[in-house]
Amino acid sequence: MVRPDRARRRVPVIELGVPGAEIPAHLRCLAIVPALNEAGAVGDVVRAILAAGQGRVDVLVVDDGSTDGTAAAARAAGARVVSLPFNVGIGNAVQTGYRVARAEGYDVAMQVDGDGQHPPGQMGLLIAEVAAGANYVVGSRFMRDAGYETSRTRRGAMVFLAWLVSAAVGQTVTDTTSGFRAADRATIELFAGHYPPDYPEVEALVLAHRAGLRIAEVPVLMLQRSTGTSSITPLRSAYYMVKVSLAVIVQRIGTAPRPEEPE
Ligand SMILES: Nc1nc2c(ncn2[C@@H]2O[C@H](COP(=O)(O)OP(=O)(O)OP(=O)(O)O)[C@@H](O)[C@H]2O)c(=O)[nH]1
Ligand SMILES: [Mg+2]
Repeated sequence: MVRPDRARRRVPVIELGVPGAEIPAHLRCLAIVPALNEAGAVGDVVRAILAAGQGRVDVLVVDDGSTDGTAAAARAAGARVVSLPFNVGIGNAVQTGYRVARAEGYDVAMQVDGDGQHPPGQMGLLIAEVAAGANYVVGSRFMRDAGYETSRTRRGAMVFLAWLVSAAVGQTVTDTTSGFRAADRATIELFAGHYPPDYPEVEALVLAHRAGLRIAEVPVLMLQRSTGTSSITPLRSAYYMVKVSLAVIVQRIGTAPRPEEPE
């Protein structure tokens, strides 16, 4: 059952550390933070990642044509910022991060949204799965009842996508639209070369599976966006469902991608 008091509260992201979720000392990690007009949240997100990262996580904010001071807020908080000259879309922005991770030899690339929905204190939970042998780890808000509230329509769409992707990859995936993820070196290589340009989260799972990578999910607490504006409007949601469903089906029957040689 949904508990609005838990889902809607505005909790500073910095406070949500998870005891025991240490970042393994032998791994160099890059947190990729896609951000479009997130000046109200991105500074807190960057500070929380750096605090939770125990000096082992660098932060790269990919600012994608924001007009609200996102880049300055991220830089002031201690992030490295790539400012793209115009909006290239979330998939291309995230792929930019994977290319940096590949070029600079990071062991793990985390994806953390810039709107504060993913308390970074939980990064260690995902990175621990990578350290245990998973290639691509998704933080799922639905594996446990963490009180995440969303509209009935959106939840229905998420359940349908979970069913579709689970069938496509041959294992249960509960949160296919989560943007809180960790990728190992093999996945970094793959995504640096191939990554869906828009609405990428769902397709990326099938892409990883088709490339023979091991996917895992771990339960996480996810918050509601507390400032800024969602990129998911009702019209875009309809387009999203059609586009993503077709992409999953086409990918399932198409040729599997292989990681590119490093440039
Ligand atoms: N670089 C880049 N980031 C984007 C773009 N669109 C969205 N984002 C960022 O990607 C993250 C996820 O986007 P959201 O709009 O929050 O999508 P969502 O989390 O599925 O939707 P909500 O639950 O309503 O927040 C946020 O940090 C956005 O700022 C884009 O075109 N380029
Ligand atoms: Mg969001």
